[in-house]
Amino acid sequence: MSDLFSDANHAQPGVEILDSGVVLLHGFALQQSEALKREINKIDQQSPYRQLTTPGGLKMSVTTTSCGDLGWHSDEYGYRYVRRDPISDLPWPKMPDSFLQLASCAAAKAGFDHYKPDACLINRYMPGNKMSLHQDKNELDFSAPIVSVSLGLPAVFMFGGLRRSDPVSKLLLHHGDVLVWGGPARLRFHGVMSLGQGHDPAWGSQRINLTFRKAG
Ligand code: MD3
Ligand code: FE
Repeated sequence: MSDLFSDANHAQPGVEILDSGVVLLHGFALQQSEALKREINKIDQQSPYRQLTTPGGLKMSVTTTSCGDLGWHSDEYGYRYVRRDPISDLPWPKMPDSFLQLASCAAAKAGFDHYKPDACLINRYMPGNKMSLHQDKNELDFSAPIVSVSLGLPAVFMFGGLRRSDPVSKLLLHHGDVLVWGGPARLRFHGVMSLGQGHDPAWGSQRINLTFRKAG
C-alpha cells in the first residue's frame, strides 16, 4: 500500500478514501462504459447469466456470470471458484484486456500496484434484486484487493465490519463508480440493498457490477 491511506481525504480529485483500505474512485469507468457493455454482452453470449443456488438451497435473486481463469459457482455442495462454466463445461470466457487494464489502473490509484486479477464476477441486478450481507473469503490471496465497478442503475451498497454484528454503513453507488477494497477492509461484511425501479438510457432497468478478484 502507498501512503495514500495515511493522507488526508482529498489526495486526488475524484479519489475518496472512505475508510482504511476502502477507496471510491468517482466515475472512474465512465469513459469506458460503452466498451465495457460490448464486452459484457459477448461474455453473456458465451456464458449466460444464471441464478445460482446457495448451499442452503435458496436461489439468489441476482444473476451471475464470470470471465477469467476462474469463475464463481455455488450449489448444494458449497461456494467455490471453478475453471469451467458448469453449464457448458467449457472454460470461462477470457478476461478482456480492457477489464484487466481498468482493474489494475483502479487498484494502482488506490495504492495497490501490480494487481492482476484472475477472476471477474459479473452480477446483474434487476429491480427488487439484492445481495445479503456476506464476506468474500473463498479467494486464496487476501493480500490482493477486490475492485468493483458499478454500471447502470444506482444501488445502495452496505458495508459493515469484520464481524456480522458490526454496524453497517450505506453508500450510494452510481454508474461508472469504482470501489477498491484492500488491506484491512478485504474481509469486511458487505451487501447490496434491493435495487429500486429505474431506467437508464444505455443500460435499461438493470445494474451490472463487475467484481475483480485474485482468487487462485
Ligand atoms: C467489500 N458483489 O459478488 S461488489 C460479490 O455489487 C459482491 O454485486 C456486490 O459482493 C455487488 O461478492 C458488491 C463490492 C465488494 C466486493 C467485495 C468486497 C465489496 C467488498 C469484499 C470485501 C469488502
Ligand atoms: Fe461480495
